[in-house]
Amino acid sequence: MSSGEFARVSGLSRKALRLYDELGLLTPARVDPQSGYRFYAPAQLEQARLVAWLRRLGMPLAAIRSMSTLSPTLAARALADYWDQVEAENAARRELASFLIGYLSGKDTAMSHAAEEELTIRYAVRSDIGLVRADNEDAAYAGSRLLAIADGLGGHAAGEVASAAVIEALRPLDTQVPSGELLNALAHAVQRAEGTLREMVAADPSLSGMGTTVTALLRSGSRIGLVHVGDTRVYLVRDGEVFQITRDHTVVQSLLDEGKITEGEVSSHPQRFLLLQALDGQHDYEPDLQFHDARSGDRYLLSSDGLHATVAADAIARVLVEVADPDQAAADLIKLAMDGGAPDNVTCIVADIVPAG
Ligand SMILES: [Mn+2]
Repeated sequence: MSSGEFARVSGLSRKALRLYDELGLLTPARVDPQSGYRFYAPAQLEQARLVAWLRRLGMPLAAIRSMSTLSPTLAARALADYWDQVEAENAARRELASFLIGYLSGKDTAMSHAAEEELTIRYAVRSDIGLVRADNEDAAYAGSRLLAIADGLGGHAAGEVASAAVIEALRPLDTQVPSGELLNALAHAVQRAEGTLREMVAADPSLSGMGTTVTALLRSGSRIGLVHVGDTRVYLVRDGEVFQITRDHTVVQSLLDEGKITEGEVSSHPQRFLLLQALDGQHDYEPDLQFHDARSGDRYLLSSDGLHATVAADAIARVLVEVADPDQAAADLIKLAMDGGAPDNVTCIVADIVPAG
């Protein structure tokens, strides 16, 4: 039959028939050598209809071509595999779209997912100005998905402005973030905060010199992303053992790493408070980004240096391991810093990963 007639009965346009001929998907039974007209055999109708169906499904031409060489049984299996892949891609895109809608609108669009969650976070936050400082420049946020701490620098309220700005930028992330986007989302929020600080310093040069550390955990299901700049810290308590999972961006830490000083010399080192990087809207910074698994029974501590520079590591570890209630543990840690003279602001977030419900 002529290509016009074949097009009509197969539901494919003549233009599509020409394309499929060129691609070797549906080769005409005969091509008139003089006119170039294409003729199709009635037996090719079935193949043509299949191609039309697969196109309506959105299957790429290359995939249709490889399917067209298969027996019906194998073709059915190939189609099932293809569709599984489409469904998986759609689910990932749906999740990403839902997160972005929530992130851009500032609304948590993920409430409907809450019931499906297997894990949640039971947390306590405590912050104290300490016994020496005139302001509390630490800032913190805790929610069921996001834990964040920032230690502002610069004095005269500027440090408070900087630490509050970075916490504000992170806050919208306390929602359902696709686990594949955790690190992107954290890095993006920190970058936004840095931009805000840059604008503030440009508008008011007296703020120059302000800055902040930032250390945050963001959970999606059983995955946790971590972003870290400065000397605020995260400790993980797992199976009764305590691990410091962030590395301070400080001069003394790099001297330690290079073997130039020993652990014992850190607490008396004249440069022990000097940061190698912080968010200040003026200097480049490179955040540490990490992935962790969230396990039921894990405990996290996020702390400002007012705790770990004042209280010995083994005393911190003892409270974390022995005091079950997060609020009591946070209160005990603050008390240890007070007993140590609390020369700096001190902030602790104690967060337990627990089964939901
Ligand atoms: Mn501090």
